[in-house]
Amino acid sequence: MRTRLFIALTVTVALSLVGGSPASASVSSPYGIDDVVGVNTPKGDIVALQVALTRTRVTFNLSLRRGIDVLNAHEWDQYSATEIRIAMDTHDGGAVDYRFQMEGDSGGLAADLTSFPGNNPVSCMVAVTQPEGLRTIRVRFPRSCLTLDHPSELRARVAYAFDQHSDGTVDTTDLAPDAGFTPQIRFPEPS
Ligand SMILES: [Ca+2]
Ligand SMILES: [Ca+2]
Repeated sequence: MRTRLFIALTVTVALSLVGGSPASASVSSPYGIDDVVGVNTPKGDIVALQVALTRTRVTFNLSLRRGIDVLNAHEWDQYSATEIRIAMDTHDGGAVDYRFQMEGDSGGLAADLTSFPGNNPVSCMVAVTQPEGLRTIRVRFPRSCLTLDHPSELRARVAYAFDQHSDGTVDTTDLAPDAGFTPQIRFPEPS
């Protein structure tokens, strides 16, 4: 299911009280890493990733080597293969449980959040903004979009495929982290 950004849909969230993942080396939020290994498309080059988890929200901040206006740049138009994918593992099981995907569409951007297994759409409001100038792409959605274990943790990996000529061919793909997932990042527990 494709949903236009900034449009709120009916939220249907299944709360899970099942859980109890094995203890693992987890880190507190916010968690940030530098990603300085440059791909040769500066607008497609992630230089830092920050994941911020709060009692109410999940936020990914992607800092780029060179800014780009994702709503208007030709590299993000409907003919381009440019896309950002964020894979999330919320059950510490190694498998991807959720994926956010964003790409150019006629008239703007299209984005969706799906759950796995099944690649089922999650009806949720996801906001994509560039709050600190065009060098940052921020993806934010409510924590309630995700079914979490107790204690609640998330690890993620980001892939930024970039089509600099908007001809349907991916020129570079930058991964953050470069390999695998971030560590398990802890959510603050509700007080
Ligand atoms: Ca990079
Ligand atoms: Ca990288």
